[in-house]
Amino acid sequence: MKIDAISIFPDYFDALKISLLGKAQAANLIDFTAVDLREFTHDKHRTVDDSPYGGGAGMLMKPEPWGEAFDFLIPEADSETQIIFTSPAGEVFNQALAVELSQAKRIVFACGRYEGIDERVVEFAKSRASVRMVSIGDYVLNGGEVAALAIIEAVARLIPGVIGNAESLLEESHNDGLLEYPSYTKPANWRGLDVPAVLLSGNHAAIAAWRLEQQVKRTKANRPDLLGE
Ligand code: 6GU
Repeated sequence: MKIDAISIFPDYFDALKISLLGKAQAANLIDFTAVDLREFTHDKHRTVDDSPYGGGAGMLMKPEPWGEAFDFLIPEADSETQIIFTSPAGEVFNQALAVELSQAKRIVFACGRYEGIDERVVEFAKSRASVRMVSIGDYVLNGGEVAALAIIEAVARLIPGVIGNAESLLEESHNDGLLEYPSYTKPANWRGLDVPAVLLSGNHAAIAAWRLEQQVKRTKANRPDLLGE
C-alpha cells in the first residue's frame, strides 16, 4: 500500500520507521512518504495560514499550498486513491473503517493544523480522489498528525504480512464487538497475586467459558455502548 501524508510537521512521521511498521516498509509491504506543505508555498515566510472570513478565533490553513500539494501527489483524478482529512469534525475512526481502509491501494492523509483548512480544499480534493474526513475520538488535538499516525498503525497492521502472527488479529478487542479478556503469564503467583485458577486447570472448555464471561463483564464496565446499553 502507498501511504502519503501532507503536513507542516513531516517529522512526526519518523515514528513509522520504528518496530513493525518500519519492518513493513523495509519489506515493501508499505511505501510511506511525508511531504512538507511549506514546500508548496512561494513567499519568504512560507505562509500556510490566514485569518477566517466572517471572523472568529484563530487562523485557518489557506487553500493554495494544499492545491499544489495535491497537484504534486495526485496530478490526475484517481478513483483508487483515498484522501483522508484528519479532523475532530470527521466521522469517528473505528476497527470497521480500519478494515475498509486496509483494502485501499493508496491513502493520502491531509493533516490540518490551527482551526482547520479552507473548506474548498476538501471540495477540490473530491475531484482527484475519494475523500473522507476522519476523527480519532471526541477530544481535540493540536493537529492531525498524531491522528494520522494512529490511523496508519491500525490500518497497516491489517495488511497481510505486516503482523507476524495473523492469528492475533482474530482474537483481539473490537473484532467480535467485545473487549479482550484479561491475560496472564508466569509466574503463577506474583507479589501475592494469583493467576485465576481456571487458567491453570488445563480444562479448555472451562477456560473458553471464563474468557467469554470476562469479556462481557469488561465490556459492560468499560464500554456499555458496545452492548447497546
Ligand atoms: Cl483527526 N484532528 C485533531 N486536530 N484533533 C482530533 C482528531 C483529529 N481526532 C480527534 N481529535
